[in-house]
Amino acid sequence: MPKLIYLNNKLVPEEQAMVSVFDHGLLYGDGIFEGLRIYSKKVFLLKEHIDRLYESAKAIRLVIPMTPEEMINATNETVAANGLTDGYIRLVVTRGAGGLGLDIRRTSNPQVIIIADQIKMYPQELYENGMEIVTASTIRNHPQALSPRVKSLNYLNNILAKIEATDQGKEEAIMMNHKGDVAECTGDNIFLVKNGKLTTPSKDSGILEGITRNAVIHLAKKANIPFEEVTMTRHDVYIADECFLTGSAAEVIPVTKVDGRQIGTGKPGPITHQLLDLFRKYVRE
Ligand code: PXG
Repeated sequence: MPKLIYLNNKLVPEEQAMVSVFDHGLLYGDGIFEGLRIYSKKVFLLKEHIDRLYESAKAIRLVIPMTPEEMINATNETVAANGLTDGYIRLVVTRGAGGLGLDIRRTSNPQVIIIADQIKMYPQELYENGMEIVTASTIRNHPQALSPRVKSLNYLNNILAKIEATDQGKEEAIMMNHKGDVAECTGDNIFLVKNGKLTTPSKDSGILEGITRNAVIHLAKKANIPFEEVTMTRHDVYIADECFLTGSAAEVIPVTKVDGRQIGTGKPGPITHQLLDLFRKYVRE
């Protein structure tokens, strides 16, 4: 069955889903996006993702040409039209076509794109045994240059750090912030466990406030796991008992080695296991 793409109020076959080469999303990375999951035909935490999309839009002075309610309906419609039970959704809003210049006043018609597709996850083996990651030398965008809280189409910052990981044969990289503290990974947030306490970099650490991050915090609090948002250093990572990453694509994935150093026992720890199980139950609810 050919994929049906939602493009500006219509579902069209993939071959007909096209935007202009003058679109500022392409010319300047001027736009925003969201990545969501479909579990058992339902879009997981849809309202939270739509809220973040509209906040990203507001931050870059982009007016999305539809209401959040219309966006929710369009997303559900796209999932149903593609007959997906489990999968992945990419919501994209570009600035629209304009001149060869930065001026947004010369652009028109922001493009709304919704793609629903299969998802390619990390291998199951990594969820069981943990993944090896590295720290990147590329720091996360300075919040006063481009706030990491904006999920913008300009992902070069993260891509450059991801290249550092793949060059070393690893799938993810930890990025420091402009102060030299741990911010997050290229497409995931990071959590540590030390002496039974769960921590993650605070919202003001120069991170994207992940929706999976917030779901895991909610589950940890409900399970009475001690939790704190912190300023996290590379040292904290190296001496942690447990480490895991969260994201819409990765869900909850254990980390057992960072920069070649073993984390904790070198096996996914008990709190990681507990939260992974709680998260899997949560998405099936
Ligand atoms: N930090 C960054 C920089 C991200 O891009 C997260 C944290 C986790 O956020 P959520 O809200 O997903 O828990 C992300 C999310 C993709 C893809 O296709 C990327 C993300 C999510 C889904 C798909 O590369 N990044």
